[in-house]
Amino acid sequence: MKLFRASLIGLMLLSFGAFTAQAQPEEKSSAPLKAIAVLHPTGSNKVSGTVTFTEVADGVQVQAEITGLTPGNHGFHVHEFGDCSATDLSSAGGHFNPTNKPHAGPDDTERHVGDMGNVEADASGKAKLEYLDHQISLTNDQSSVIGRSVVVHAKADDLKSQPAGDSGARIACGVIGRAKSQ
Ligand SMILES: [Cu+2]
Ligand SMILES: [Zn+2]
Repeated sequence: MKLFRASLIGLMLLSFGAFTAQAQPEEKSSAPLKAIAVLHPTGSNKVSGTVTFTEVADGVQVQAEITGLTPGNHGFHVHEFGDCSATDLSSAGGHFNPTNKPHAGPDDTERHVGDMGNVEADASGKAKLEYLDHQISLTNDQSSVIGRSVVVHAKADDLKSQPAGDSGARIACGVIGRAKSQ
């Protein structure tokens, strides 16, 4: 009887241990969520780079470093699908637009969630961009860009032509995935 009671207590302790282990969160909630897209070129062009998305208090910080561009502005968007497989990148779909708004620029309140505007390349073809976006999300299911794609275009986005800013051919693409936090 004593042995039975001891093993019963042992069993209870064991299951309690399993319960508390399960209750632990998967990741430290203090580390900000981060995502990354590694850009790959289409056809014979040499465009490559990375775009990172970091959750901050009042939005998502977007940082891009891209090389191999022609000098000047290039349309730069989050597209609906994380599928860069088609040679013309049509597989990436249109601009990510979960709220069914018109095409515009990153500073407009009425815009596609995916409207990040332009990246501007210098004479050597390098572009750097860093800005705070207020519509892109990494957590909100509807506006989350994780699993979607970043597409860079041959021409500038005029931030007003429908449905995509008249920015021409798609020249690079990268799928947005979870990155290591902090
Ligand atoms: Cu685009
Ligand atoms: Zn758009």
